[in-house]
Amino acid sequence: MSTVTTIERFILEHQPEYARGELTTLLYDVALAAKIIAHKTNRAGLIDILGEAGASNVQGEAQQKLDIYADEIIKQLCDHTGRLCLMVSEEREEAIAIPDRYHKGSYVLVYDPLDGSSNIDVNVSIGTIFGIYRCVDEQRRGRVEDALQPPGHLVAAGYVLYGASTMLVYSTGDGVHGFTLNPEYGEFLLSHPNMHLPDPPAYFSVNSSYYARWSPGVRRFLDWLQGMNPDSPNLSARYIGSLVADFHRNLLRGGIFCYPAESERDEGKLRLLYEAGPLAFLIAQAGGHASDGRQAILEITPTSLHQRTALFIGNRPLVERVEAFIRLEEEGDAQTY
Ligand code: FDP
Repeated sequence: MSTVTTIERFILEHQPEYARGELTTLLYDVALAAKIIAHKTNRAGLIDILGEAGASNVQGEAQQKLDIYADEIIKQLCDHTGRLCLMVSEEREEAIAIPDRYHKGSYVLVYDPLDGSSNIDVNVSIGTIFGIYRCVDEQRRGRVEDALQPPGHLVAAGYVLYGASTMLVYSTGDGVHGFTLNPEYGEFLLSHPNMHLPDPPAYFSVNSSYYARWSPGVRRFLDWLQGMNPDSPNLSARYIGSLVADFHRNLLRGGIFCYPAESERDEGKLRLLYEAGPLAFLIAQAGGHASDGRQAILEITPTSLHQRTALFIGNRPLVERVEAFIRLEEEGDAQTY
């Protein structure tokens, strides 16, 4: 029988040299939240049958939507532990301050509790994304400035995929490692050590129904991806519409995920702080690259908590190619490529 490594053991044995245990235990907390959310999402299709839905529970409280539930679980597991100075959630307009009655820690947790919400009701994979920063000023209580750091400053990031099985994939800057939840024991077991983007890549992922709204450079890039040019790559199309699931598949098979800016949404759709940023950190660790089309995602300093960004993420040569198409378009050289 091959060696079995639990996530607890792995995190402990691979903690960065500077870690004093706080980051390690914070990652345990996230893994525990993932198990609780996985348990709930696995029952999502049973809600109507078991009479849990729509109505109210025994206390007469209305049942929560899954994304609100996931948000609450993460907050409740992490706010009192003394490891955080601030949290930012996709579900909340304001940053979540750590109440004064609790000890303040050194880290900031940014998270999207349940990404791909349009897929929840149709039993398609969804996910949680998280990133961890060290707070800027350890002497003070958490401030928004602690979260507004470029993703290149992340000390850890990861995601949980609630799919055919539940997986937690994370990095603390020492490679990307994936764990699969064994539901019988309730343990995440190391299943994908040192994940690296395969080359040649297999897939491109984009919602091409928005083609008419993209800039000429992006359109030309997508034409190139789809085999219209003599030097087009040999890629197949896959798009789930659930960022974590699309990202995970491309991480395993190689490729590029694109969510470009649009004529009426010139900032793009996805959020920099808790979607694009953590995934950019992971893809860099897996040998790839992430860009908004002009600049590396890792270098963009957010100016607001829910800032949006265009996103091109995957194998570096593919991402650099879209940057080249956009650059040429902006230099007015569109006809030459
Ligand atoms: P959703 O709107 O379903 O929550 O982050 C938002 C997100 O999903 C991503 O998970 C997904 O990649 C993208 O939006 C899908 O957007 P489109 O429906 O516009 O393709």
